[in-house]
Amino acid sequence: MNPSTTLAWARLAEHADSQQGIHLRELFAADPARAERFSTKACGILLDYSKNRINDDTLRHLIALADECDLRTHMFAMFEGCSINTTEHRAVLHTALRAQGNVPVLVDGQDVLPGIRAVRAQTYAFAERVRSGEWKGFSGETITDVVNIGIGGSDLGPLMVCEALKPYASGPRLHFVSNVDSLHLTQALADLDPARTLFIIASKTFTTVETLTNARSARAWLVKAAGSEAAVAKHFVAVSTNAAKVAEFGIDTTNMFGFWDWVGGRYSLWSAIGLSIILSIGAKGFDELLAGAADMDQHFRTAPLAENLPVLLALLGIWYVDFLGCSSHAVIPYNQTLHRLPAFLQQLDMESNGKRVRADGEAVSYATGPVIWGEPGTNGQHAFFQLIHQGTAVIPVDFILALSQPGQLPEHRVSQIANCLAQSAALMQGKAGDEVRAEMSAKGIPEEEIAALIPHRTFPGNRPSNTLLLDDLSPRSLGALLALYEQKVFVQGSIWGLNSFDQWGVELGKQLASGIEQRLTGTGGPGYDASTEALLGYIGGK
Ligand code: G6Q
Repeated sequence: MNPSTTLAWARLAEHADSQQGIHLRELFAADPARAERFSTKACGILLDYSKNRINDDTLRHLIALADECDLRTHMFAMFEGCSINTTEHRAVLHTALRAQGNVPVLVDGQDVLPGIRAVRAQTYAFAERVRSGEWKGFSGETITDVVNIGIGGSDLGPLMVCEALKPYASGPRLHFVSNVDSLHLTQALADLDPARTLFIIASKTFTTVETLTNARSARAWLVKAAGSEAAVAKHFVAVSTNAAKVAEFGIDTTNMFGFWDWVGGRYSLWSAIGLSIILSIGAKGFDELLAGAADMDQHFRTAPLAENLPVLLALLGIWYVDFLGCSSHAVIPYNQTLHRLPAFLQQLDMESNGKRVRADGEAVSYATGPVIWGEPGTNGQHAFFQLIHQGTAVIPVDFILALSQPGQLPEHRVSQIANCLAQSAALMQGKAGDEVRAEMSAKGIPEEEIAALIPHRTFPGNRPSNTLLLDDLSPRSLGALLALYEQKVFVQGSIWGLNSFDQWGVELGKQLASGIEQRLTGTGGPGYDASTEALLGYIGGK
């Protein structure tokens, strides 16, 4: 449905006008209980959303919007396995991958849980053989290094989780190769011993050019060292839905771990695509990751909308995108091991909701998915935070901080927490001209210089943020955090009326390169525009 035709949408538009000029500082001053009222906790995650440009009316209208857009019906349809990915005629059931009980989840009348659990048992058994040293390479050596070759959804999730949970790693070393630029592969392999290296070729379709190109070069590297194609069976496994293509590549399908078309690439880390995670942290750790995500799914399904973490994050996002004109959203994790989280969320959000046409085929008349970006704090503070504090655009920020992690040094922790809290406070508060003046006068700076510098040293404030505090950064809390964002994206897509589960823009990229490749190799290919032809001509001469 078109959300902009709802009563709530009209009320939100009016409300946005009426709120102009109200500073967050005033809202805090007027209500000492604001932080408490606009905070909620679930699944080990505290969400403080009080530093947003909202009041009770804003929330009331946003929740009315969710109701008018039938959010609950959409949620039910997803969890129940309805074919909500309408352009690909598929159910969307990454939630079933982490479901904890035995309540059947039906797709075309068939319970998918037994299949999910059978493949998971297969991945666990395989991972245990590698981790224990029972699995041997071509010369009888144990495996010390695993290289996951995949791209997009078959790379970003597992890579991000393996990095986030490094303090829990107890298996072989993990490496991830995604870029078709050969240096990604050759640099990863530079210090590896072929006799001790295992490759996971992770590709849902097993037709992705980048992945297959890297996989072929990796196989050549191994076969050269082993002196025999037979070594492939001991060093290559596949995670895919396409057994025929896996066999065609030369990987024995007994070394293949399957999944299903109802698992979208960017939602697939919970499936066998997470094999690298299982190899790194073991079956128990992976079970915890799944359990954390299941906790959040349960919270999402049952909590009232006003206390529902994914719903709140989603509605706040819609408020900024559609009513306050913010087209970008920063995610700043303060734990270094979450350094790939922004890239993961970028794909999750932008590939899901970067759409200009609703599921009903109509073009939208309102803004949808914002640009998602970020880097770990504190590094970002020494770089792009300038623009967030004093630039012309208002950029809502999610500050994410896990309060404890194995191996943390207490003296660093204090500074880590202080920086995170100080940034969100400063963005909200700002710094007025008279504060700048008082500070400079106290230092004895001449009045003329003070007057010249005040405009530069003034901070408008009123810049919104959420703070998400995790009690710890464990497999369980990470699972909950990731499911929180997955469901946030789902809620936004539902309200915007989008199909969040297709990605025709990505498919286009897959087609486009092949014509140029044909041109570059002199094997045909179409003609292009004058600019592309000129670039081809320039490159052809090199
Ligand atoms: C994810 C996208 C995309 C996909 C990659 C890799 O939702 O569809 O990022 O994951 O293009 O595709 P394969 O896993 O099929 O190689």
